[in-house]
Amino acid sequence: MDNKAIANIFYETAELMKVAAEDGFRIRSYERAAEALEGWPQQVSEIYQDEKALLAIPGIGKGMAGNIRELMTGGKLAVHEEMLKKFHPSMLQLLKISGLGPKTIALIWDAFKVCDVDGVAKLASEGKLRTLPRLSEKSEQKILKAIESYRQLTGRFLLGIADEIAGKMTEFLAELPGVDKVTPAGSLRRGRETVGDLDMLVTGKCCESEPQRNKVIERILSFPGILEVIAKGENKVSFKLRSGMQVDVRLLLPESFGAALQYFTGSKNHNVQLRQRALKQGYTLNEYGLARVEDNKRVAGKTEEEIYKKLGLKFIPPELREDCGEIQAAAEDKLPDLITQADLQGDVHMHTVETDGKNTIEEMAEAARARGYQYMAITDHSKNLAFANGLDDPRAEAHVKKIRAASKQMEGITILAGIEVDILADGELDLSDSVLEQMDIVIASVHSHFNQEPAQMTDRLLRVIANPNTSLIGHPTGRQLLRREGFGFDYDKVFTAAAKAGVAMEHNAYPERLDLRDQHLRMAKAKGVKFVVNTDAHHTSHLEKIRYGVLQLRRAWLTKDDVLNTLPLAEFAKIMRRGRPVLAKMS
Ligand code: DGT
Ligand code: CA
Ligand code: CA
Ligand code: ZN
Repeated sequence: MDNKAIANIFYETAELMKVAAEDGFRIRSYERAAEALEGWPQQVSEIYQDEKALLAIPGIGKGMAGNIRELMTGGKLAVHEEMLKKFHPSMLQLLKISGLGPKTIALIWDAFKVCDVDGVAKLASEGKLRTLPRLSEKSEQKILKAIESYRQLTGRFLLGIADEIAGKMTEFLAELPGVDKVTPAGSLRRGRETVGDLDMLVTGKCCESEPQRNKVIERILSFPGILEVIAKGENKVSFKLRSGMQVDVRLLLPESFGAALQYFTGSKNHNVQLRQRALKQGYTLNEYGLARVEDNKRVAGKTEEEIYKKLGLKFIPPELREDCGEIQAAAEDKLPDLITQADLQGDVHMHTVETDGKNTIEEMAEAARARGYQYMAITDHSKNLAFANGLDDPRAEAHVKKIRAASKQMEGITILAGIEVDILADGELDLSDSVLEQMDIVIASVHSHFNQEPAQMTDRLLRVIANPNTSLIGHPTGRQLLRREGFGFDYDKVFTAAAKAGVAMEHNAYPERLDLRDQHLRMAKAKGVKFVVNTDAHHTSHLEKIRYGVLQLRRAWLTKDDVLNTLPLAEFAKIMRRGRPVLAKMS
């Protein structure tokens, strides 16, 4: 059992306790322990017998240490089981639906003894929920909508998780003789924020004869973590991993690899459009190649490039293949010159041990320098985020001094002094102006009061944009993928105001966030907004997750010019200060 799995059980226990209206202090202790474990760099499975080592994790007291040992030795937690017995495991799904908080669920349970998704959907559509206190016809509609989006999301996985599995599988198969390429296709290759199933393609000499293919399939089926084999054919094998993810692997001949890669990368709608174009030009297109209709002669198929070229199109990067105008743009040579990771000069949202990060300023700086960045920023939390040990005014000032001193010591990279300051319920920022003015960069983020009405949230954000200290808005919709939908606000108004004021929008590359999402990025760009892409790293190992962020920027058709942290330090620092004198030493 890894840290993540333990954290999940603690989260679930806390959520169920909320429905049962247990003591708030006790609930919070489970949540704190779960948060701590999620970010802890060392696996507790390695240290759980050492009480001292467990207690050294912030948020883990004697009770939680006991719970961890119980889980590690028996695989179960008595409190968790007890809670599940009380309600029914289906309650856990209900808790995952945004807009259905533990209090509402408790109300429904008390009145109807219903605690599953289908049951609640039925009650809502029959108009029975509005008979409960505090619930109206409008709340019924909201709940139904939330259930619908929940149903669309279940069974999907975070891009980051799918990508890790694809990486492991590639490594695992690359060892086989005769394997030329192992490549992910499908939604993963297009960089979608969540992935339904993983599509892997294998090609090389190893796919040329049946005995060779059988060897490859045998090897694939020895991949660690396979729960069940779903289908096994001559060129294809599908299986389910223990995590629930389905993987389809296809074995392909080198001469049609490009056609297969194109076909299985999708999206389905992009392929439909492309096939129609091919037909109009007298070709058929399928996963084996592009062929002339008149004599069935193959004219392309070995590479994707030659297929697009034959159809009179510039090469369309996978991230754009969503049937959003990319085919026409490619025909007119109007595809954007998409941003790449190499364009980035810095990552400017990072936490340290001063709040809830796991590394020091220096460790983060060394890791950022190793990635070749010219600059970076330390942006720890402010006091409103009490569980993260957020900074008050004096601590924030002292931290700025520490960051400036570290930057002076450090060669080859400039460390900007920043803060991720909480946006309070009314749109005020959580620290004094006199302290914020000392920062090179101020990321203003919503971390509380997510449930405000869109109109109120809009006013809240407009106030932040009007504040001359704000450099950018952090993870602007607050969404957590597969867990919580983002809060709504008037996008037109907020993006227009931000563009006018020169306040940037963040794209937060943390795999659970990827916020702003692709459509919102495109919408904001149309209003003239500029962006900053950040990892929000809480550990040195998080810096590499920037690639998931860059994929989303590309999906939104963004270029280098749209993204401020592609600029050299002096220009970037000036924009973050919104016209006031730059404080950081430019070196
Ligand atoms: P996912 O798995 O839900 O995240 O999304 P995809 O795009 O990976 O979809 P998937 O796994 O069903 O299929 C992978 C690609 O294969 C898809 O993007 C296009 C192609 N494909 C699969 N089935 C069909 C089909 O019935 N018609 C067409 N035109 N293309 C298909
Ligand atoms: Ca797929
Ligand atoms: Ca598939
Ligand atoms: Zn944040």
